[in-house]
Amino acid sequence: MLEDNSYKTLSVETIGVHLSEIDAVRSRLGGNADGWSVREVGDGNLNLVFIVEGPDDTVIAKQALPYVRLVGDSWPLPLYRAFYEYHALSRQAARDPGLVPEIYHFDEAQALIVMEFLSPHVILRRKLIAGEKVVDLGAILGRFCARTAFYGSELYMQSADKKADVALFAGNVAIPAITEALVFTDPYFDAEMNAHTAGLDPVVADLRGDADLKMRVQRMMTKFASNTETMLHGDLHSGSIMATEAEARIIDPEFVQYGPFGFDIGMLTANFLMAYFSQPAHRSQADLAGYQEWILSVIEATFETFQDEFRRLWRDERQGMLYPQVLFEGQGHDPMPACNALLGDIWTDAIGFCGIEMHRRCLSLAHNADFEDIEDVRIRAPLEARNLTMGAELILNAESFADAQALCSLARQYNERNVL
Ligand code: SR1
Ligand code: MG
Repeated sequence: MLEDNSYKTLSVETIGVHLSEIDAVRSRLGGNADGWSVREVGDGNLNLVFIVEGPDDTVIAKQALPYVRLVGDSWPLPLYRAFYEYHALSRQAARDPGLVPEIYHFDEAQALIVMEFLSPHVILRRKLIAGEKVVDLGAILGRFCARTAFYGSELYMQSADKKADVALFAGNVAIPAITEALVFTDPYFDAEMNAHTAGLDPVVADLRGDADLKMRVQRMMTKFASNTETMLHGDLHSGSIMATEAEARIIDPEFVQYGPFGFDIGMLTANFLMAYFSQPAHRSQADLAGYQEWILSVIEATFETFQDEFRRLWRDERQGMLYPQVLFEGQGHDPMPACNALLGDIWTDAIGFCGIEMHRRCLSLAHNADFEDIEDVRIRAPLEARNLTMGAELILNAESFADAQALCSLARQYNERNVL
């Protein structure tokens, strides 16, 4: 990586001139910097995000800050995460073409990625809160998870290439450290940055008092930290997806790392379940049941497509060192039982990661708007309590769920429960 200390935080005032010096960006936007309109719209936890609109086109310019935006400069964060995000986007674009924003320019020293402006897409989490549907959402997301999982592993990659990539992304140390703390550790003790909704104390005490649960979470963190099965998005939640009524795109892979196959799809599922449990506060009675069922149908379609696509890739494109054809097809054996066994392991891991994500978004730093937008804590707390207790059941019994239908049946049961 580059040794260069020229980094300067950009602003609405300075970014136009900065971008006008980059030929590819200036010619795309058209005109000159004086005529461009600039807005800073970053509402995530870490970065600056500018929308820069010229006469001919509009671009997104995303710049990493040297600290965690959500917390401030008391929590420094290396700029190198932009380098990894850029490389993750490049790989994802090759593995599932059209699903991630096109990159127009990357400047490592400025930790700046200039990329496609997605319009009229909006953040999926906002659509879920507003009760809006996206056609074929589960299929799109299931395919993305399957393709990135498969093509990023030694089921497909040559071992030397994959190991070089593991080594490359292993440099992104500060980012997994956030997940290791905020997702896997902090929810389960009284950590400094934690917060939870008033009224949840008894539920939180139960979780923290359950040594078996904490042991299982630590086993999942061991997999997250040590298992390099594939290149993960690393932060695949409904805030990392932009959608219209008819399509969805994946953004923001700065939490990229090599990790277990089941991580991304498990985290994603948790975010759909949290959208599901929060709905009673966002919908009228007339719309509630129908919309909640649609969310569950997205979870089912995501897993169904994930498994179908993974099987297809297994049959047609397995060319890495894992499960080589010489051991199966080459000796007249059906290769699919081995695929199904692996899919079973991925499913079980996904359920465990799902339960953990359901916990951390209500207990540690960085809650999600699905619940946080519910201003009345007397309404919010019981909904979060359903989410937290179901999360615990997933972690404790991850091996016992047959399929996504069983997972969704459990969600329906918790949706009726008065946990508090
Ligand atoms: C300090 S960063 C907090 C959270 O924001 C990111 O989107 C990740 O989810 C991270 O855990
Ligand atoms: Mg993000």
